[in-house]
Amino acid sequence: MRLRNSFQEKHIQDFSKKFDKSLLSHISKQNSVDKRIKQSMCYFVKTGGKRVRPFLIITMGKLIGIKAQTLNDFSLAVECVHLHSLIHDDLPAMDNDDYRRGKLTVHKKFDEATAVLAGDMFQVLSVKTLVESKHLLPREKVEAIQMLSKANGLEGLIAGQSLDIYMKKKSSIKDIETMYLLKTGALFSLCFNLLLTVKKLNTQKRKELKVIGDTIGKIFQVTDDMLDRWGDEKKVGKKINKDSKKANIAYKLNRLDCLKYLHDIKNKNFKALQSFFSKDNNSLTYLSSLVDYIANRVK
Ligand code: GRG
Repeated sequence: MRLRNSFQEKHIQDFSKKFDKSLLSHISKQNSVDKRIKQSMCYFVKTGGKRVRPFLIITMGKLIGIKAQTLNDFSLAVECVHLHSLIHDDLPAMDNDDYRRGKLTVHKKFDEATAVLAGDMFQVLSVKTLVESKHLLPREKVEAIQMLSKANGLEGLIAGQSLDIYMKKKSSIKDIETMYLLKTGALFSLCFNLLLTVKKLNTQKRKELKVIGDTIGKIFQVTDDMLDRWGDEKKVGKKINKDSKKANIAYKLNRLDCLKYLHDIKNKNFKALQSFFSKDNNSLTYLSSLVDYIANRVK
């Protein structure tokens, strides 16, 4: 695939419009006598969202020669896991947020029971999307579902969320990093690992892809923490300074040290991208400017 020189925000905005249409149609097509859950799921999709994970899947996948329809199925499945985690994260038993993306959270717009079920259904839909994919072989489906379940479960999101809720504020940076790797990193790594179910890469390239996924997850979470501490509430779209009593890099380090910390992870990411793309400078420029966007985002 040929790439425009560097990433611009407009690329992901244009992509999101198309992606959201396909996600809304995917939800609407689900067979059910109940209307409420589909309505609440569509409501949440329509509140926006950057669609960073789908965009990463599509971008990297196209660069390594994977078919668009396969990538679309992967993106839908991963975004469904993400949406499920956000709806549940906002619930009173977890982060207890009234607003996300500047709009009412699902339990505030509807009610808690609906939000629990809508979150559950996004979770179910992630697996169902892969099972019913017309663009994956049976062996690829099994491998993809196994990866997705790992990232979603006790080797990923569920463990990360539990650590996040119960971890002491004075925990070490190393412990916080472990929590980040599970809570946020697992889903970013999944975006890249799924590609390996349909594309054979040598051991070195697989290793590099793993570093790329892990470091993007870290960059994303550290930026999220910095936005909670120093962001603009209007732009972020939800209450900020909520993590002051939690284990969080931005409350452990001052702003300058946070930026240095971020800089080091970005360097590691850039080196992995450099090795992965070796002489393909166009792809390197595009991916690294996309990583810059993730690190410099304001929402
Ligand atoms: C029941 C399997 C199960 C899991 C629930 C709630 C939960 C476990 C995990 C929460 C994980 C979580 C919310 C991590 C935070 C990751 C994060 C920084 C999310 C924000 O992502 P963005 O900025 O969101 O991409 P948008 O709004 O752009 O979609």
